[in-house]
Amino acid sequence: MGAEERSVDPAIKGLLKVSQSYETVWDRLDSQTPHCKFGLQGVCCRNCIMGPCRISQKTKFGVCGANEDTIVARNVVRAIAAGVAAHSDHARAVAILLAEIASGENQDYRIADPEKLKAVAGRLGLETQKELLVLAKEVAGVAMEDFGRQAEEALKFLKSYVPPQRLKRWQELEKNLYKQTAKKMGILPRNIDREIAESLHRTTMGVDHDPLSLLLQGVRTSLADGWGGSLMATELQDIIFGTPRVRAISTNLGVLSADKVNIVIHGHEPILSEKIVEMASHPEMERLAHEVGAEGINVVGICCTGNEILMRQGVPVAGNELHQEMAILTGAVEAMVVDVQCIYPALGKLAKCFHTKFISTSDRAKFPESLHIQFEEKNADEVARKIIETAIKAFPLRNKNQVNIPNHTSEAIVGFSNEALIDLLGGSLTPLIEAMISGDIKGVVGIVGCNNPKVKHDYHHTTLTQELIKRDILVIGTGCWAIAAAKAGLMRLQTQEISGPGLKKVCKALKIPPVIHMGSCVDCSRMLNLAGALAGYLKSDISDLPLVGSAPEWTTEKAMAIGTYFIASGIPVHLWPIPPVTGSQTVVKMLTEDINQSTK
Ligand code: NFS
Ligand code: SF4
Repeated sequence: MGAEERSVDPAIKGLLKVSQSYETVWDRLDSQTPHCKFGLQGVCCRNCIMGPCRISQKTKFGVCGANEDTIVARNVVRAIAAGVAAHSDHARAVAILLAEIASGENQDYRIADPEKLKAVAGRLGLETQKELLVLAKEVAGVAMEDFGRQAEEALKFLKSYVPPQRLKRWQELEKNLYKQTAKKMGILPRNIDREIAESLHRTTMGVDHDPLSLLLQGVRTSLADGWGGSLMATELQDIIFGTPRVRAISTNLGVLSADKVNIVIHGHEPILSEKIVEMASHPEMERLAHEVGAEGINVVGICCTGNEILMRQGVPVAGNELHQEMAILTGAVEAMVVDVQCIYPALGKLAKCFHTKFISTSDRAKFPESLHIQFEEKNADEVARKIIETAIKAFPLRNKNQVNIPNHTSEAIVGFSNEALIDLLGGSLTPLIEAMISGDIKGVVGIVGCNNPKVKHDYHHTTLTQELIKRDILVIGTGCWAIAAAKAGLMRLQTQEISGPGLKKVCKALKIPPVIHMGSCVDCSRMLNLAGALAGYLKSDISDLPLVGSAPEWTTEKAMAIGTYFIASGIPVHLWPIPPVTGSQTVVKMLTEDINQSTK
């Protein structure tokens, strides 16, 4: 695959042409191709050691007797559970941090948005006329209970945020399924950790073999993410770090500086990235950078932690998933600092070809050939300082002959939390709803998810977005899609001009681009919340609204979890590449027809 076929991004195409001697994700994809077709269809099982088993025309059953329907469904549920685990473990860290701030155990973080704290507390049904830290402790307590409660009732966060019609729909579905099948099948999640654990229990050898029962557990687990873990992560992060406000930022690899110490933060949890951003602007750090001949410190983001600090602090973003190796290839990165998720283990080896320090920080994520600097929330200032000093020390080792920063940047308007959006609309959702009723806006599509080298980088993200806005469909979204759209210049006001006439009119009146950055992947919960608010306003259900979701270049199990909770919440979803389900016609039908039907 040549550079031209790999990406639509000019920065990446240029870099790939001059950096052919370094191995990248595309080369490794080439050497893995063609992929095993059993894996692609989802019909291989390694869940016990009588196997591994794979289903084909010749061998229709695994050693235990499991057929393709069981095996495919089990694999889907395991993928969902893993995705939910990632988002929810992220949420847990934020909930624990909020509790520590409230108790005074952690002095390195504080509450940046007391208004949001009160709003969240109110939503959870708590009495809000209290001292701030007392309220913070109560909110953190509710969050932690959602991880540990053993009763059969649904998550408190879910019950507090989901529109009543949707909640009723799920309760009815549970009842009807019991009546029709005489089998108890739950949809409402009870406790985030429990649903993940139960998914693993049910899919181990010899437990649940009914594809419908399995997939419904997948749905339940995904709801523990969308209306549980992810939503909690978003809300509590807004409390600690501030609710995003609309602002302009720069994107793409051109945001790296030729003269400053470049620190790239990659991963997911703003607990680390916010601290690095804060400490990097400290005069003492600036002074140290000048001492080694640099003109200062330049912090930029990659992937979703990039989205977090871009939304809240206006930090430039160097790129999305497929930029992580590219950033190192520029030869201008002093430190690539990572926490958890979407970080290629290839980075350690690649960084060794340059002066770049590849710094891992999380006790949950260690990497070959990384320099591990253990991050401790309670000692965050000091650890952040140490990380930045390590980057500064690497600056004199930069080899000027190896430096190749692509001269590409794009401006983007970002920061659309629901709060910011409602402010822009003049305080209520009325103008948006009126535009939808009048037909100026024909619908809203939420595009999310990753890059995947199997798809030309950013091609589906950008073309799908353009085709939708031309047809008067407002596009909102998160994750690596949002970075793709920002890099392609689609989040500028000028994009109004390529929109359909109705959408153009609305966006001009509101002074917004027709392509809206709503944050990181856990912030898909902002979209759910927006959908819920629209439904609530109209006293209807989410499934009555003209909303669709898409992850057109998805990669991770987290995207599988997101897709599932969107569908279960009443929003049809498009995914590309095809998920590994085609080995079971029963599962394909359940996912593409039955679940869609029953969640309508
Ligand atoms: Ni979402 Fe974000 Fe990007 Fe995909 Fe990874 S960074 S959490 S999973 S690759 S969008
Ligand atoms: Fe094979 Fe059944 Fe074991 Fe899976 S659980 S590996 S299908 S024997």
